[in-house]
This record gives sequence, C-alpha cells and structure tokens, in this order.
Amino acid sequence: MRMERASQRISQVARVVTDPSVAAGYCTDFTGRWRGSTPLVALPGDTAEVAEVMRICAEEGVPVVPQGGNTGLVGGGVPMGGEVVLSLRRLTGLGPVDVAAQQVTAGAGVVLSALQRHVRAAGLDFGVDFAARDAATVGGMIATNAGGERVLRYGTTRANVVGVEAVLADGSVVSRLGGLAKDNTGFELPFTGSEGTLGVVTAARLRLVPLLERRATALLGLPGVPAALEALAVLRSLDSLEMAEFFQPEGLRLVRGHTGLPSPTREEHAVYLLVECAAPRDPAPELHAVLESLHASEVVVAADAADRHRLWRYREAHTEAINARGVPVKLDVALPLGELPGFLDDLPSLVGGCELYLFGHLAEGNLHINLIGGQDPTDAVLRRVALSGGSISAEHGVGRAKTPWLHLSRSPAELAAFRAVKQALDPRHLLNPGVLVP
Ligand code: 2HG
Ligand code: ZN
Repeated sequence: MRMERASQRISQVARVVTDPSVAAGYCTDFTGRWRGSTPLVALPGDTAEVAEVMRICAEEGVPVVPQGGNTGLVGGGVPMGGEVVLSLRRLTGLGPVDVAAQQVTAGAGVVLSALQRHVRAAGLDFGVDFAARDAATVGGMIATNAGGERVLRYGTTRANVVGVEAVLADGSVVSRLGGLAKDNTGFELPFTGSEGTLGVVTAARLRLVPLLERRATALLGLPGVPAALEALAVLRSLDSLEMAEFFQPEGLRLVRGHTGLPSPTREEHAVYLLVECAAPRDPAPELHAVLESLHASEVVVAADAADRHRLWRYREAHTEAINARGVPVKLDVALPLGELPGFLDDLPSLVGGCELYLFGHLAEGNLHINLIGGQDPTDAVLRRVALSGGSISAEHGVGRAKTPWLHLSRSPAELAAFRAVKQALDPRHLLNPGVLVP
C-alpha cells in the first residue's frame, strides 16, 4: 500500500519506469549474480527532483536503492528487497572547466569517458580511470570510492573530489560545490565510499590533473610475482609511472579466446606486467632505460597509441572474458606487498577445485581473484587475507556480497561508529538497506 502510494506520487514528480521488461535492466548486475526486482525506477532529471523523490520515500517509509551506471560488482546497486531504484543517470550536467583552479563540476550521471572528453578538450584530465569508463558514472564512482589503473599516481576517487552535493534520506540537500581548496569549517560528511547508505550523490566538484599526452607503454613477461615486485620497485623511481597492472596466462588465454587477439608475447610467462608512463615530455627514453636494467624474460613496447590500447585490452578485457565463461565469484582484496608472494603460494589450495583467474593493480597489492565453478571459497580466502593484514575489499566496496566479512577488515569500534553515523543520517534505514552497514 505504502509502496503503491509512493510509486504514484513519485511518478508525478519525476520520470519513471514501471514496465518490468525495461526495469529489469536496473535490477540485475553486470555479472548476473545479483538479480532483484523493483516496482519502479525513478529517473529524476535534476537535484530538486531527486530531493522530491527522497522526500516522498521518507514520508511513505519506502526504501530506495540509488544507482549510477550499474557497473558495481558487489550487489550494492541492485534492488534485492524490491526497493525503489533511484537512477541518477539523467543527471548529466557538466560545468565549464576551471583551468586556473583545475576543477570541474559534474552531475552524478556523467559517464567517466564523457567527463574525460570534456576535461581533455580543455587540456586537463581526471585522475581516475578504469575499464568500465564507458558506463560507470561520477556518482557511482564517488559512492564506491572507485580505484582503477592510475591509483599509484593520483590516488582513489576520494583524492580527486573537492566537494559533493547530496540528497539526504529526508530529502534535504547538502551542497559543497564551491570548489574552495581550503575550507576548514568542519568535517567532511562521509559520502565518498558510503555506497549509497548515507545520502544520494547528485553532483561533485572534481579535482583535475594536467593532461599528459606523451605516453610510453610496455608489457613485461616475468617468471613470477616476486620478479614483478622487484621490477615494480625499480619502476617506481620514475616520476612518470602511472600504471602497473598484472595478469597471468590463464586469464590471458580467456581474453584471447574472447577477443580473438593474438598472443602479445613470443613466449608464455608466469606473470605479465603492463606499465605505462606519462609526462609532458616523451617518457619513452627513461622507461626504456629502466626496462633494460630489469632483466625481464621478455619486453613488448607499444609503438603508438593504437598499440598502447591493444596492450591495455589484454588487461582490461579480463572482466568481460571471465563473465562470458560463467558467473564468477569475485574477490577484490589488497595485501601489503611483502605478504603477496606468501598469500599467492597459499591461494591455489584455498580455492580448491575452482577455476582461478587472477589479475589486478600490483602497486596497491590489489588482487582481483575471479573464481568459476567448484565450491565458493570466499570465507577461507578472506580469512587468509585478514591474517596477512589485508583488506577484504580493496576497491569494489562491501555492497551486499562482503557484509558477512566486514568484521575481518574493520574493528568492533569502527563498526559501531559506522552504525552510529548511519543512525544519525538515515535512522529508518531507507537508503540501500542491507548494504555496507551491518
Ligand atoms: C578491474 O580492475 C575492475 O578491471 C574489475 O576492478 C575487476 O572484474 C574484476 O574482478
Ligand atoms: Zn580493479
């Protein structure tokens, strides 16, 4: 009854989708693991409409799942309890690039690649980049504190946000889009990384970085992870280093089968390390000098931009190639670099009979462990991660998938503080119930 009344009221203030065949696209995640349902998808066109929708939901006591590009991998943006979906996709406004301040204001629904085009036309760039750039949105990136391939140089999304505008659970709007680099008038409201549980991000003032068009990219074949870590330590002497991504032969075979790409190297190697440098001046000479000192088993250097994108593809196509193989269990963990070799030695016995595809962001010790078939070994793997002082979710967030294991990465005092913040900002648990906050 409440839901019916809420649906009717929402459809008077915002565009909505109720046709189940259209709504289905908002109810299933990218992997196909999370399949929910909703009576209504609200598609407000501006912040005022988002506020109206939230006010109605608060008045009717109806729960809401905020959603951006629906590229999440932990079930954090899917209506698993029949909630209203609040899609921010229509909030696509992009302000003028402030070149002096190196900032821009973007609506929550701006897709990452559209943001990149907009700011690159002004000679600047956004510091966060990853494979889902054509679908992931600014709001979703903030809500999940997205990481990606350039974290080693520019940090995660958190480091690239100056201020956020958000709608709270009661429909009130808080807005910090003024772009002041200095403003110590209190603490930050914790929207970044809150996974839609504390407020609905509607826009953000983003920090930009210089556009570095001179790039040098290479793929190294190495005998193992210890060798890759040694190479990384040397490569880190380069100020221009922007990317250090790794993958393995099992994943590479899947990617090649899926994309039809030829082998990137003459021989097969235990570990492939994809590195990229970017600088105002051609970084190729300094990268090549370092590569020569590394004793890699094999090195492939990109000749031009097309070649660079081809090399990226071997790494970036892992997610879609794995999806084409089956519905994966996805573990996104981080370990202190010194713990990686020992953890990786233990991993095969922990995952038992599952097919294991391993790749990720080496510089942050961030492993994407993708598993197909067999018994779900999540518990054993995440406990082992915690034993080494690692994180049970490095960049994808907690969502619904990882809530049972959050205590492995967060102390009782931290979890109590999470609950207190949730209680203060969303006392009736209308925002993304069941996600992140235990
Ligand atoms: C990436 O690094 C994403 O490409 C996705 O974080 C990782 O599919 C995955 O497991
Ligand atoms: Zn990743």
